[in-house]
Amino acid sequence: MSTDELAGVHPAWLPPRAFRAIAARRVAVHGTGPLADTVREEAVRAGATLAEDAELVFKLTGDRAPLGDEGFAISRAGGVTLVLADAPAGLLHGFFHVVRLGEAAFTGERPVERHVPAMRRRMLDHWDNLDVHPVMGQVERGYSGGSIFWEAGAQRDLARVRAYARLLAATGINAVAINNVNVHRAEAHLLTDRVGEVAAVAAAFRPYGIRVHLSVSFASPVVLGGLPTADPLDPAVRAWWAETTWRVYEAIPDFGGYVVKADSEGQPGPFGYGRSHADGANLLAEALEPFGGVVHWRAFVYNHRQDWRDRSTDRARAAYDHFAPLDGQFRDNAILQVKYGPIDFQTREPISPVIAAMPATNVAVELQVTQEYTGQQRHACYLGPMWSEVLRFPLAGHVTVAGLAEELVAVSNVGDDPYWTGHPLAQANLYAFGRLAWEPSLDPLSILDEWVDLTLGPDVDREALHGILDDSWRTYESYTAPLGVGFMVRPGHHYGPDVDGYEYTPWGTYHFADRDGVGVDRTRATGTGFTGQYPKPWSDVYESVERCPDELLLFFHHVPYGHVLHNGATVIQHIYDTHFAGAERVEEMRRLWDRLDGQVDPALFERVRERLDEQVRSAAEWRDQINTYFHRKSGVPDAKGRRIY
Ligand code: GCW
Repeated sequence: MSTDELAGVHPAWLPPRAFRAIAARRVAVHGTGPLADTVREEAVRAGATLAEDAELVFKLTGDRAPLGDEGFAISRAGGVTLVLADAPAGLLHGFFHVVRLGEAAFTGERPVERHVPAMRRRMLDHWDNLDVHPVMGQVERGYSGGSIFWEAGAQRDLARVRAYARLLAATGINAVAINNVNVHRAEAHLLTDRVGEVAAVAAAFRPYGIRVHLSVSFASPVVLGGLPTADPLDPAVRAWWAETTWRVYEAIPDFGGYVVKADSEGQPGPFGYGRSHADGANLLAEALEPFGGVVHWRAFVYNHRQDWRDRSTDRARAAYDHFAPLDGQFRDNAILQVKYGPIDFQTREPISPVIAAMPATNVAVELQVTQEYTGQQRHACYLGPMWSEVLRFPLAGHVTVAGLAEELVAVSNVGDDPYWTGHPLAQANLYAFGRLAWEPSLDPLSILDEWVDLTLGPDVDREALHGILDDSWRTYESYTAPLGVGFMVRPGHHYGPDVDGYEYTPWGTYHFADRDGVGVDRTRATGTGFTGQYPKPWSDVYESVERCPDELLLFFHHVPYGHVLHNGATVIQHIYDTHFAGAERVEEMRRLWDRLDGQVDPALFERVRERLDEQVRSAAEWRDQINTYFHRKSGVPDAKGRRIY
């Protein structure tokens, strides 16, 4: 691909500068096949010379055992840097590791270091539609312009997709689902008569070791096949899926598989036929199995038509109640895809208990890189620290979430925006997701340093950038919904504050604030019993108002405003303090960015400045609405006498 194909698109973490250390060197690649060819092409593109007496050598060991399908080992001795892999994908990951190391890869001696991914599949899900959807736009919850795959219902030129594949490969991503899990009419046809478009996209990803997956409608046999039913136990339905899947693999031999959102927010599913979600998932798994494909079956199943008066239904309980009894019933190539929290990608949630409840099922944990609930790429909010906390959380004894999950999946934040992600600093989230999926124990702030080095160069004001981004997730939390209670966003688009916006709706996301207190009682003793879904010690820790961590207090308990937190403040004073401090902190972020003036591309500088101005405005709005709301409800004045409306 020539670079002019992508004129005007930001190179993100792969600008020419990032290849400087490789540029002047002699490189040898011992290996055959498309991915080894990609490594050779990348070396040449970087400016290196291919030569046998090389100082950077990539070599296949021909021995599959120790490094697996994607791992590599890197060492340096006698002036030669050596990257060994058992399979060609390992060479490619090794190449991008050398890019990250830069000059350090060619300095002194390096003992052998092995790098093997923690997760076998590291996947991004796009929520892209073929055309602009009347309510959701083209990319559902997309804040970076239109789809990179389609425009006005037709396939786009794929130059940008090739560049995207390369960027993703450099972070370690190896799978992408290209269309929305809410599968509308036109998109359903990607499975059958429009599969050629999927094949073209797959061809763009293939040279970078990334397999393409497709979101499909559970009702496809009816909608596309003209059958009277989509009942998973009906022989004609099974035959339809087998035949259809066979045709997909004829078009795309390395097709990854299907993603399914079933019986969720209006999507069709097995419940419609009185069947279980294991029946549903196994139907598709069976069709994919002969070809080595997998089905990602989402656990995001809950009643979105709840009566707000009904205090016995708790949305947090839904996924566990539906899926835990099915553990052990899923086929080997079915993967249960579970959102990290029990509700819905909130800024702060406890870990979903489903992740520990399915020991006999393959589990993928799902994160949201697109910032639906974390500022929609208008707010700077670096999510690396949140994901790192999630992945390191010891949910089952000493076993962490990263240890329990087979895979990590996230909703992509990419669109056809010149910076890829709308907010240029949101690129760091995409980068961090890939790196953490490969190695969950990496320090998110070191990942941020990598991103800064590669993307903005080593000479920018790093301290200012850390000042803006390191705590930006906690800052966002501090000026939005307090103490884990969640939501309080404007219904529909989910941007900006609206404390009671969801309080009397069917969506199951309530805070129950009254004149005396706030929070959701999810205890076994007096509430919905959700705490009982956790293994020990968490079932006891969360049950106890004394032991429950402050940041999750209102997720698990309804408490009076005068309740004293572990940090010594009352709940009401904490709300006031954090909201004043959070909005102030955003002003400081805004000031810090000015230090980058002249150090980064002027257009990028302006784009970030503009967004930080909006973040300052929005954080003040959040502060004032939340503080005013709770002041009016409780009648308790701010101990520090600050302005509340
Ligand atoms: O967070 C919610 C979003 C929906 C989304 C749904 C899901 C694709 O508001 O837009 O639908 O989650 O994860 O399926």
